[in-house]
Amino acid sequence: MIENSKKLFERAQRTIPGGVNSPVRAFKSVGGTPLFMERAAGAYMYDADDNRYIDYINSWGPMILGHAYPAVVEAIQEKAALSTSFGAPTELEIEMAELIVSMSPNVDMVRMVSSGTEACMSALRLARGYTGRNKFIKFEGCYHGHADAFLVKAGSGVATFNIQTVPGVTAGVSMDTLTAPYNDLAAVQQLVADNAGEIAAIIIEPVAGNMGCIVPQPGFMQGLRDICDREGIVFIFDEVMTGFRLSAGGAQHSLGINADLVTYGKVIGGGMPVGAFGGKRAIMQHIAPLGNVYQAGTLSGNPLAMIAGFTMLTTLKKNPGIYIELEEKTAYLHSGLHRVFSNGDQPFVINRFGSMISIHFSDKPVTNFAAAASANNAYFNQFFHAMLAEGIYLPPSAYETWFISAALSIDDIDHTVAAAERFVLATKK
Ligand code: KE4
Repeated sequence: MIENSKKLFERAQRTIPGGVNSPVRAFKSVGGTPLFMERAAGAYMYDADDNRYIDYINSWGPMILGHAYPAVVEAIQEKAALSTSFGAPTELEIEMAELIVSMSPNVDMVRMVSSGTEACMSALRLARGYTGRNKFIKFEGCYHGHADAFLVKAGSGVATFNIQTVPGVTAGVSMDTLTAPYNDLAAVQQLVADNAGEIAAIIIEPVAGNMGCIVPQPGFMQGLRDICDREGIVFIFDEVMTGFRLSAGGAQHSLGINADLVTYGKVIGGGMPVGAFGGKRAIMQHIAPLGNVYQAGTLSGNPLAMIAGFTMLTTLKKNPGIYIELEEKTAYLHSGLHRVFSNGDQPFVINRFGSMISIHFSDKPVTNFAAAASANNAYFNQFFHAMLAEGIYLPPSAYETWFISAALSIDDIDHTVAAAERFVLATKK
């Protein structure tokens, strides 16, 4: 029974485009009424009709420790009483920068912003200002936020809604955006050869999460690193999703690959609007007011966002066992899902890296966007709704990774697998 969500959705659509403040929330590709949530705690969210859901979205990544994590909530409550923003520098911002530098490989300096989009667009501008070059390479199905230059063959909602060219993104902007299939090093080598001396950056999701979870194949990431070294191209790791999730050192640590610039979001803010970009001093010193690559933000580094992020990152840094727990819980989920879908008649692959996981109803490996797009995504949509009816809230798109939180219990995972098993049996021909 979701009568209140239905009423709220109808009302929301009168004053908010599509009734949501971010398209992926609209259930547009899976169909049905998006659920309006009222509260959440730990692994569970409760909708406007007081239905409880086991949450595998976790605000698209930030809630790595579960919802309403007490230390984060208390820190925000305390800080709010001292003003919610100054628009002036504070010691807390220095502490946050020092913490990020201590956790992130190859990051000597960091600039706070208010979203992953801001982080990625700023990092690209910096790479262009630093190299004096205009073009950059992104990968089909990767999503780096909604800044114009990135909305070319992008993942997440752009892929979910199959938007081939985004109105409003001009040819003048997209002409400098070069794209290659994920895991296709030869395609990148060809782009570099065809645009010699003109490419400022290669930006990548080091473990992709916006076309489902796509894992880099052996040699791919090192191959990109070698190209960047040879050609003087800035290698940008978009770690908005992987940062502080795969490990304290993010994908750079987990993959053992050094990036030149790294972008962050999601986990870094503990649910508050926070993004960041950072990297080697030689590059970061070009950012205003030190250098002339202008970048700014009224609420960048504001005290509430900083204290939420600082509390979250400090908790993760002090408890590295959380990452082992996340990995073990995700592996347990993986093996359970593999067992039940192996008894079905739909081909499938499960992609997983650390606590990032997705299932694709495909009879071939899913190593790039084209393979994700050619999977039986209609069956995924059926699966989504069957799980939702059992109180399990998966990302409403086959082009999203599932986000695991440390608050998930083994019972929650057992319930998830049992619900998947009932779906498999119900759809078996
Ligand atoms: P935001 O501007 O949404 O904070 O971050 C953009 C972004 C950048 N880079 C990566 C790798 C990302 O995954 C994202 C945002 N991810 C989507 C979920 N796939 C956010 C959900 C939404 O758009 O509402």
